[in-house]
Amino acid sequence: MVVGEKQSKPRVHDDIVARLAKSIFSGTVKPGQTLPSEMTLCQQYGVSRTAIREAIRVLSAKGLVQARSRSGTEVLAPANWNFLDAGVIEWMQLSYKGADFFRSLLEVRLLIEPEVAVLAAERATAQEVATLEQAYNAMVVAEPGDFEACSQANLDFHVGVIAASHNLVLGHLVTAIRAALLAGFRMTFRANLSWNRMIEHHRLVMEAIRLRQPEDARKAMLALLATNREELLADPEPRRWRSPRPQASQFPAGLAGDNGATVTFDGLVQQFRNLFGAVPQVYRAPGRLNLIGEHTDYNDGFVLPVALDLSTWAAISPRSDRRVHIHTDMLSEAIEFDLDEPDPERKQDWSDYVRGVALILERTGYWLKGANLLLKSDVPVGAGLGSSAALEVAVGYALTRNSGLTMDPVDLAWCCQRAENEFVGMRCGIMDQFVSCGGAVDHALFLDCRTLDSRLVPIDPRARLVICNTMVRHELAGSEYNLRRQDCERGVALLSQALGPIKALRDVSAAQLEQHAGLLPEVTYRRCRHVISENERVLRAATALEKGELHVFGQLMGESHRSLRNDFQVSCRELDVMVELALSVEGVYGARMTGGGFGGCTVNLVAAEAVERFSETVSKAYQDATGQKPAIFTCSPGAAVGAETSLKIATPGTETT
Ligand code: GAF
Repeated sequence: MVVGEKQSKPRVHDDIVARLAKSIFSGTVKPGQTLPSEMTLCQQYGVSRTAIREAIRVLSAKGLVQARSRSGTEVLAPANWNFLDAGVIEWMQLSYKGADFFRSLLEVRLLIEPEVAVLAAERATAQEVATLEQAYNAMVVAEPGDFEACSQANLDFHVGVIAASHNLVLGHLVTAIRAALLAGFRMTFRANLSWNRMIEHHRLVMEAIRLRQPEDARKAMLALLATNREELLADPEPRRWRSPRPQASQFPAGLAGDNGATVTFDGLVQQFRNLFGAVPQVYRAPGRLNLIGEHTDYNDGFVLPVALDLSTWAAISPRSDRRVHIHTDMLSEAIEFDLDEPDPERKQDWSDYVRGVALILERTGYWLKGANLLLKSDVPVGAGLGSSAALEVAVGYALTRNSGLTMDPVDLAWCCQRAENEFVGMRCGIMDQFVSCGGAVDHALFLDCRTLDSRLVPIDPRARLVICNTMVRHELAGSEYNLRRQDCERGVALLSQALGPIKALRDVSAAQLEQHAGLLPEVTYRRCRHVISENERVLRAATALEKGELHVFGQLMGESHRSLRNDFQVSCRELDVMVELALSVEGVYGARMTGGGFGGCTVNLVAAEAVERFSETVSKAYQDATGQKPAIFTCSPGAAVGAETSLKIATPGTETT
């Protein structure tokens, strides 16, 4: 039975079940003790022996008691209670009307949840931690007066903790606690007086799990539940609460968000007005250029990308219905869809990114308004410069802003990645979306893709980042990219036979890989070797950049390219030619392919004074070698997603030669 459905006709034993259960929850009969004998119960309740037996059978089925032949019917400990399915919850709510019932649920949670938090801190995968952070962030943005939103966000957080630990927790325990949460939260929130304090406690649990500190996780969860309990006991009456909303952001201050002023530009606004007859807001999200750390993000590893100065722009205005109408130069015809469509289908074109983002935002709890959208981009598509992420982030940011919502940038990056993974079908990592949401002018962003901790690293002003587009378009979705990811997962599965429960290639050192190479097929071994060595290179490269050691950085770029070419096998002839030509030019510190591979661009670290010569030489030599005219341009790392006040949209892949 589902919570909220009507109860079927009460039977005689239902009442006995309810009364016996109540004596257990209220502590009148404690775990380990036995219930009175059948005969005593018959007399006590004035019903037949059959009714008593039936009641005990129901209670046993729920794991609440166990009938033992000699010692009577024993009350079991909470850890065995698998009775908290939705039907029982409803029945209990009806029977106990609130606070008593909630208190017993709280006791269950006090017993179980601290242990669950410990396991989560020990075991959670990066994805699970990200899910949890997402739930925490939803708590932060929930309006304190919005009972439903707060309840749901809090429930999601606790279910997230359970999910993050579930590989070790017994199934029935999870079921029990999940059900307990479902029923209990509504009452918690009625009793809860201080939403801010609650959020603060949740933050401590979150941090302990993210930093993998089991003991702190236990303490924080205990403190959270104890606060909960105190407040409930202090004010058991249903009551709404109001308190100011705190802000959450994992990015250093000032890195993400609007640049403040009103939109004041012509072409895009004019086109929008012609199309939709309204003045839009305009938002911009950058593409990405990865300096080093390729195919490491989905292995919980490290990356060092920059936000590009090429972007996708979204001009938007609200509609009164729940439809989204989109115009873009990317397609001649307009696209429209309904936000209420229950199960939208993929169209296998660029509009899937827009649909996917809208869908995931809605599923995550961001209630969107209908919108008119005009999209433009100067990030070359299929060039390994994060054009998909720029589109997703621009759309996600525009849709939420258009609906009066603000989103933590990490949350936005994560939703966009989910849209690509779950709707578009490309199992990408989080690098592109993250840097689009959190990059900064003239800086690279060092990101730990497991913890999502990041720091900015200034780009040395003596050097320039030059992009060379081979003009070979890569096709990643659903093909080689996903296969590479599978290879890495196979590596993890095989290596865990020797190394124990590892989660990702991040957990394997180069020495361990060599020691257990015999477990892996040759190809899998080489895939793993790339990822493991690339992680080391990223760490060294970030330090080198910080210290201004441009030659060291350049060497690491070269090693990265060779590893991607030989071990990960995602390069192609044109990329190899472009890298080789670049390295032959004086003043070049390093060169490598960038992005997913199989075509697209190279990134080159070039001494500022050598850029012109570099562009001319490489352009000519590449054309001679391949018959293709490349696009070569200097990139100045740009700002994260935000509102736009003026803009100049370049022709995609503008050449400097
Ligand atoms: C693509 C993906 F989208 C990224 O997540 C990343 O894996 C990259 O390829 C390779 O480093 O851009």
